[in-house]
Amino acid sequence: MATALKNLSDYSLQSSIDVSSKTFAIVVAEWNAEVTEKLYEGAYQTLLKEGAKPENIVRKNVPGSFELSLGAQWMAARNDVDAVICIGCVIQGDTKHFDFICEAVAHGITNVGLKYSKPVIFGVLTPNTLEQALDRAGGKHGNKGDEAAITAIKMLQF
Ligand code: RBF
Repeated sequence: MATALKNLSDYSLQSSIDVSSKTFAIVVAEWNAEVTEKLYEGAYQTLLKEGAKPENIVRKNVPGSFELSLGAQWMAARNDVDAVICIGCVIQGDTKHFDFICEAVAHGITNVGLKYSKPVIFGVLTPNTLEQALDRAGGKHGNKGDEAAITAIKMLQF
């Protein structure tokens, strides 16, 4: 799925809500940290740029992307969290782990959003290579962390 024409890193968001009153949780997978730290930084800085207060952004780490669903559930269950952003990077390998992890986390995150009726954003890269991941984590294809933050705000406007 090409995203070259769908790059929210160059967005113009005229928010209809008061972002400063909203609370965000960012759940970050530690696996492929060289990528996920860049995605986190993109998401965090974008939230600040759009008016979120630093004290209203909580970060939680989980070991790998497979654990994002439960981390997201713990955050979504909190009454003081309005939206959850999940950050991960699953790189295609020689084993079937890629398919299992990607499918599990996609379903898991979807279910958490539906269960709590809150935005739970899928900021998970699923590239073939580390280079492709870095291209999307502040490289030539923008930063998908920025896009995850914008998506969270857009969903809060719904
Ligand atoms: N977690 C990721 O976030 N990205 C990966 O690319 C990734 N690759 C994995 C490959 C293998 C073979 C295994 C066993 C785990 C991998 N994990 C990865 C970790 C996974 O998300 C989870 O933390 C562990 O499976 C423990 O539940």
